[in-house]
Amino acid sequence: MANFRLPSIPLLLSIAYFCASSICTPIDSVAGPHTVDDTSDLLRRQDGIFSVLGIAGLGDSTIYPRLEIRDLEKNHPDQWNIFLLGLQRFQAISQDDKLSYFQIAGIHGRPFVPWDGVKGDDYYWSRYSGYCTHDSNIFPTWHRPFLALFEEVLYLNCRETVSALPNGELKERYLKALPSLRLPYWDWAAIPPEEEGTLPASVQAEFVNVTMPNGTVTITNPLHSYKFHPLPDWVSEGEERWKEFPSTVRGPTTADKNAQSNNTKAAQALQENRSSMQARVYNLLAMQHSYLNMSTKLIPGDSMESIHGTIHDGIGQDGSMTWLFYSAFDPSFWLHHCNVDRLLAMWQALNPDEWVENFTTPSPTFYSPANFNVNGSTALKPFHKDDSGNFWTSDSIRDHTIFGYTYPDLLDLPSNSTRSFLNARGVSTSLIARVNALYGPNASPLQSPELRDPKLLARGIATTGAPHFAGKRQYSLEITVREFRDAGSLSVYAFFGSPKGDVEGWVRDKGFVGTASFLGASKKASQRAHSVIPLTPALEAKARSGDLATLGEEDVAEYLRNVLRWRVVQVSCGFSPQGSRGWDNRTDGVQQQNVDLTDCETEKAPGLEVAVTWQEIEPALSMDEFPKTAGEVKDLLCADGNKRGHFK
Ligand SMILES: [Cu+2]
Repeated sequence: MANFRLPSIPLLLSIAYFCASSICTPIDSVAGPHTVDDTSDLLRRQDGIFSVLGIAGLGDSTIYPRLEIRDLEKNHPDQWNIFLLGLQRFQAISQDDKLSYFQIAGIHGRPFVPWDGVKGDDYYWSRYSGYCTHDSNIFPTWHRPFLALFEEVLYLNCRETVSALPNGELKERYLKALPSLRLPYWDWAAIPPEEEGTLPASVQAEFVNVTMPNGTVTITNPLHSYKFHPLPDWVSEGEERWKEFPSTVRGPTTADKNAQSNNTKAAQALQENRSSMQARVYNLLAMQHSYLNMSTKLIPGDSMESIHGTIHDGIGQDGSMTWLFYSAFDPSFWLHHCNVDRLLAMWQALNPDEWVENFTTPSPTFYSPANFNVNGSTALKPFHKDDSGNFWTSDSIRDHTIFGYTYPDLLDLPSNSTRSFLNARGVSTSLIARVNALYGPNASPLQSPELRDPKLLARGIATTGAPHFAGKRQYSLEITVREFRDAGSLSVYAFFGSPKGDVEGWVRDKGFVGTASFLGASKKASQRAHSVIPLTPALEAKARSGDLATLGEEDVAEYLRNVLRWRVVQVSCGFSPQGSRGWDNRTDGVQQQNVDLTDCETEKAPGLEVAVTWQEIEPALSMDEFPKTAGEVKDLLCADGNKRGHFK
């Protein structure tokens, strides 16, 4: 506790409140092992306002980095053990408690009930939506206090877990490891450590080993799934299987209570899409300098929201993560969104003058009606900032360190006052170099400090998924849909050459380029949503192999007209309770999973538009630079082609 600083007065008040009324047991005053029920009892007495203060609100306001999950597991074993044990304890808290895993996750979507006494503003929409903000420029910022709340309560559970251990060497070690423990993030875009896949093994395993005073103990892995206790009687929305699934699932094997997760399928989709995601993250961090464009899928081009949706769908595979209303119950949600928050923090550091401005959010939430005007001072409900009932806003969480965390990427950057480390826009060139090392064309695997051969940079050879812009051109497959009314997802798969077989094998097709997924949470079906699959890295590879004559527009247009193919997959309502999990191959090229067409509207890929756009790019000349866009985005090929799947 060497870095302990006195918290501010409001923090102290909040801590005092918390200690008086909740699970704040001094770590060393343990009379005997605490059971989960003891804590549930204490939690149940939490009936005032809960101020979300993050771990900074728990007595030690030191800022510690949230670590990449594989870094936490490999290099911080004591923290890893505490994290797993604390998460297990958190998940076991009674679902009646406000600070239970169930109720906190339940803020996002189902069960559509008030949390912390924050009622819906609009009677009608409160019955159809959770608090989560999508289709909005406050999508990235709303999730920041949401994660801080989760992290704070997770930490309390970790602390309880450690305090319940018998005195001894292990407890001493865990007590030392605890203060700097933060929620880990899962970097699904960077090249994974050698011999590991994109979806960490620790998130897939059903059981996991932890170190306890009496040795190694195997526990049910709390990162694998959340087991409902009890299973709520979810309201039906044409999706009877949610009433059956006893836990969260990924790629559910059946539609009944026997459903198992198919993590292998999820891992494969994420693995095969990783280089596409790397290019998308790189382009967003390096070349998107407008907050509005970065934040929401309602603006043409790629966005944090669209990128994040593809990961939801990738790990969900029509399971919990694919369906926004159920997604936050899956433990992977927290690791995924922690990474989204990290990318936001990095983007902010790269664009310090850009932030939330006025915007009209078309989609209603639990607390806001359709066409709701938002700005930086809009309350991010239901996250109270203090005991007087004030809420956090995008402006008040602009500096994430207020919650007591930061990210490794933002640590130890040379001081901003050292001018030689700043570029013309006042941004740290060290941070740019870090982004290049993680996501650029010569990126290295996570946890390996060496850059890949820098000579390749000069020769314009991408060794990974990121574009090199050797041809000074950026090519993108831009996809627009009119958002659909139901939950579920709509995905577009892009290929060079027609894919063989059915959707199950598509990500392994040799011509597979990438997937873009839209999550359908919206109840208002009129707005258009946008996403992007980068084509530049694949085209650069084709130019190197000689299949493509040059990277100029004319050659690329002709080449893409010949080889580019797309397929649309809709995961939507009408899942029959015991139904088969077959694919309905419709004649218009749209594959629908488990869709009962008699129950749904038949127009299932509404307003789909596919276009290839291009833009001139000035490539980066060193690792301290980003490529720059030059001139407008121009159309190369266009199709309203959901009926065809190609441009010809
Ligand atoms: Cu999400």
